[in-house]
Amino acid sequence: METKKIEEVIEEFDFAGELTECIPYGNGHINDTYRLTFRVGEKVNRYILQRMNKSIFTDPVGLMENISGVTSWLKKKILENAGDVKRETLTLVNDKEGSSYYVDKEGEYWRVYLFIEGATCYDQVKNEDDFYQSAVAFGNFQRLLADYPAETLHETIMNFHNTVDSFQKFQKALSQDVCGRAKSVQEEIRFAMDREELCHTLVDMQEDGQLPLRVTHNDTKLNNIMIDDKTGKGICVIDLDTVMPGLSVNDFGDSIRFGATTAAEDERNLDKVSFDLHLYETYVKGFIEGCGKALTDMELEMLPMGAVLMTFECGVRFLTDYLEGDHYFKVHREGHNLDRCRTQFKLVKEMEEKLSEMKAIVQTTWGMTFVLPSGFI
Ligand code: ADP
Ligand code: GN1
Ligand code: MG
Repeated sequence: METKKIEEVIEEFDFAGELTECIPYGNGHINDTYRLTFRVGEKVNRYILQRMNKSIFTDPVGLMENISGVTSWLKKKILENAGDVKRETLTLVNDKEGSSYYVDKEGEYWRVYLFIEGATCYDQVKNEDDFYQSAVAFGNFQRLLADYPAETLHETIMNFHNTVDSFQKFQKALSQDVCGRAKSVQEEIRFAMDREELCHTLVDMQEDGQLPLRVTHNDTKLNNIMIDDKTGKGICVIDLDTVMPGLSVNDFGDSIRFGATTAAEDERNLDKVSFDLHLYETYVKGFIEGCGKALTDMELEMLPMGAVLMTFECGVRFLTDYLEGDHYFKVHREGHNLDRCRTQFKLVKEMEEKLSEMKAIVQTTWGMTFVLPSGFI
């Protein structure tokens, strides 16, 4: 059924040559991703085909407008820097009607990107320099989009990183307890409940203007960046579904929660999971370098809190999905979302204990990269 569907979708795009392979691809939790290979004479062309997750992204047309806008913008900047536009940003392939997406008979939305060759997405930090390079690339991404007309961006998921809202959704899932799972996760529920107040920290600072809204990526985990196999540089930021106005500290924080750890996001053995302060420092250096002087003193001061809160929010979202019966994140085994929640909460606890060290690292790094602002931290 799925093969037939994919063949039907492929027909709607103008690919040259003969399809020689179509395989499910990558480890994303949201979209259905396939890698297509076509042979044209001696040449091989590869593409990424994605069915967008319509239940999560309820305005796929607005989302595609965002992606077209942002990639065209980046393309211009890459050309100005004499870069390689086919590798340094995503390139959409239009369907036969000239549209950047195709809607099938069932109303599902599909899109195609050129496959970025000679680069890899990592699910865990294997090499410290990859993490550093990803930080520079995410920082650069924010800098390159600093003057993008933010008002033209659609909010592809309402309240996406509003931690207060995420907490409320968790409370609702808990009170409904549709799967009867709450009784078995009392420890995690308590951990979340103890931090209800904390959820307000960054949301309040944004609301009262202490933290500026910027064009941000909002899903800055390591496997959303392509690292060049030869140069080791963070060549391309991918997964642009959630680019919208947001907080720089959240972009920073999401990378830390995924990368500055000794284990995978879904590691079952919690003894293996630990917050890695050295990797944190590595990322701080790259991010500060990538953002340049764009960050305000307050943003710099709140970077560590961004890490705590993005990790907490993500843990809460995994727990909510577990309570609701795993309908949001893709799961590959029983208890998968609960395992993910537990790694996040363990990291939160360790980050809370190391918060003053985390702050000192930002301060020292900034001081070494630029001149320390007066009254900082
Ligand atoms: P999700 O939202 O489900 O995470 P992504 O857009 O991140 O979907 O894609 C999933 C995976 O597919 C990525 O982690 C990456 O490995 C791979 N991928 C996506 N786009 C490309 C591309 N243009 N070139 C090569 N690999 C890609
Ligand atoms: C999802 O799409 P993907 O797999 O890159 C999620 C992020 C979570 C992440 C946890 C749109 O990211 O918010 O932090 O899983 N994306 C969406 O790994 O909800
Ligand atoms: Mg992804």
